[in-house]
Amino acid sequence: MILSSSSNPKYSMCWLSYKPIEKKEYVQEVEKFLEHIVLLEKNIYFQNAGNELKMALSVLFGTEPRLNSALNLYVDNGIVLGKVTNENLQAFITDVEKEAVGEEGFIIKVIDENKKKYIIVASKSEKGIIYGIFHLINKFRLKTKLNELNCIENPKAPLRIINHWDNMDGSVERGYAGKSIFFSHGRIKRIYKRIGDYARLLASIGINGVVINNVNVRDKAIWLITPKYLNDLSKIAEIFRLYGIKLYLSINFASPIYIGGLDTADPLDKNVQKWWKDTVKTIYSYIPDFGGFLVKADSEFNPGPYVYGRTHADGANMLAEALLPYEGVVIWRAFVYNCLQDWRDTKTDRAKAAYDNFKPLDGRFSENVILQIKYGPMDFQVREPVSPLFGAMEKTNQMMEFQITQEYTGQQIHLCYLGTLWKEILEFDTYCKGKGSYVKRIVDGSLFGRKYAGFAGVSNIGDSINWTGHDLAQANLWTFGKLTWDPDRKIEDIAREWIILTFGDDKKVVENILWMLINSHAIYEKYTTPLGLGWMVNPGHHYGPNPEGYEYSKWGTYHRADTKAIGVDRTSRGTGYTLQYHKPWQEIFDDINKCPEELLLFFHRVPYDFRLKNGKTLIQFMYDSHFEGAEMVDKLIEKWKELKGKIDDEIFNRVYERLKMQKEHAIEWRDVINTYFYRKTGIPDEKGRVIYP
Ligand code: GCW
Repeated sequence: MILSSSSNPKYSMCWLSYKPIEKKEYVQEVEKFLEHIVLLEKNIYFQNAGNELKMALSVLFGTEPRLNSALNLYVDNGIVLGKVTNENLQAFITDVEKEAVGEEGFIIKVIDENKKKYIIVASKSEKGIIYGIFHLINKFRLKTKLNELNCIENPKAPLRIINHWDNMDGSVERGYAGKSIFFSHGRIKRIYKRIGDYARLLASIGINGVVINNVNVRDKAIWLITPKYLNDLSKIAEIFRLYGIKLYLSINFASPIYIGGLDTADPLDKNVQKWWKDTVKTIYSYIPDFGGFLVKADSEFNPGPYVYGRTHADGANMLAEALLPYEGVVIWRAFVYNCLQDWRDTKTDRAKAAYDNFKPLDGRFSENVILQIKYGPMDFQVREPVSPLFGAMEKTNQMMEFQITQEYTGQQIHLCYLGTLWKEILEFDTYCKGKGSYVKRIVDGSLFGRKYAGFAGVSNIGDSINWTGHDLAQANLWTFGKLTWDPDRKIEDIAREWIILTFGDDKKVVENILWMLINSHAIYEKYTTPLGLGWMVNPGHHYGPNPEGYEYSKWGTYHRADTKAIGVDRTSRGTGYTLQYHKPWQEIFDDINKCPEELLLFFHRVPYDFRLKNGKTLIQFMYDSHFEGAEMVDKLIEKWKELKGKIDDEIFNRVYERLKMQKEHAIEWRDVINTYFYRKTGIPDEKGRVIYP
């Protein structure tokens, strides 16, 4: 469904585009429960949830349930929204069930007695009810049997946050889907309808926080934390609040200088501390449930505590102290490394930087500081090992940072579903507390019993008609949310659900798109930089192949290919990066014969004639991988073409156009990389395929 309103351009509602349910028997079965919607709480959150439900039911079932606020459960059929403690629900919800519903969770219970037909959706607080409603709506759309609706759902991770890299001029750093929906021309946009629809999309996947400005906080964005902008921000916060989502802001660590006119931003300086306390107080006077600050400090030219000879703990704790009285948090990024390296220096290894900077600070961060760590040690490459910081800091709150926006994974021109990669990362066993110390248990807070833990995803949306540029990239946003709610879910199930909710349940549609999604990351990896090689992109915009684009730069991302070998020796005999892992990973990564092959060139410097497990030489593997990968894009195209007529024409054509571009650009990748290796080595392809000399 395309939503339109007079003041807004048309845009899709992604997986929330409701359509009438066609299966008659199902409609008849559920209809019996739909005469009323009863709200047992009188407040805007329940009212909003009730409205959402009513709107959905009218499209799905063609019914117009009456929406009542009531103190008593006087009707004998309907969907009933209440708190688990509501006295009217006591006959239906047991104490054990009540106990099992967490702060942001909900219970759904179907009561089907002779005279009473209720679907109860109950939460512990205002927060859970909206999640419960969207869960129910989507279950209806999946035509879930009534008795299978019964559930108790709680989000596993406490913090489930989207990070926008939106700038105030309206541009989006690493954005591939149009302009910012929040800012334009140095101002906050007042297009609340779109922000409201965005809040609906996010709530429907369980998100509970959003940082709306870029972590690189420059120029006007520095002033967002001042009354100049707080009024407008409070309106945005209000919209998100209705959907259980808190507003956070990225800050510039040197704000006391820029805004406050102080001559220092030293975190141990009394005036600086006071300045932040006053600033925080002002923010909360506008936004009483403000989430807190996201900070990129001492990273890529952003100021931080190092400037004053202080530690990151000093910096973070100073802000944390200001936020603590309001239950706000500091989310501190671990993306700290030397971005002015000399390529001649082979001792410094950027991969080691985050651990080296932060590990010594374990136990020194305040209780409301959370360290936000990119999934790998470098920078969102198509493949990296899990950052060794996960599992290295038992006494520190940690969050996983994923990049939903496809900076290094095809920029929403290439299809690259990231769910499969993210799932692998979450399933990685760090061994920090022995076997079974999975990353997913660290970031959901359970392994070390942390109050704060969770996920941050760098947003892939913009103001484009389909939010994400590539229509199928919506699946990445959906999957991110679903994984934050429950990282234990099977990725195929998450993807399948998205397909059905977005495109309907035609067998071929589901089968083909599922195949495309599940295989797309592996295909992209094959024709770009397999074996953990990474980079080889054009500097700056990071699109398209450039094998030595970063080879002689300052960014610390070298592969150091010569005529004999490629890769960096990061073993204990080399840069020592592998020593940052627990056993047995140390030994596994150290050993060229045991190292997982997809990460071989991340950990080892490997001669081109080295034999891989399948007997191929490294160079032959490279050639094969690139030929195969580029060829497999045809399969993606084929699968999509088979769906013509089964998918809305506009969407079909849009995706088709992108797939054709993907093919062309995959060929470019194939030829540039193959030629590069051929020129370096002079070794021809065993199969005699065309490699341009
Ligand atoms: O991935 C790199 C990007 C930068 C980004 C930085 C970061 C926001 O190329 O554009 O800056 O990482 O994560 O801070």
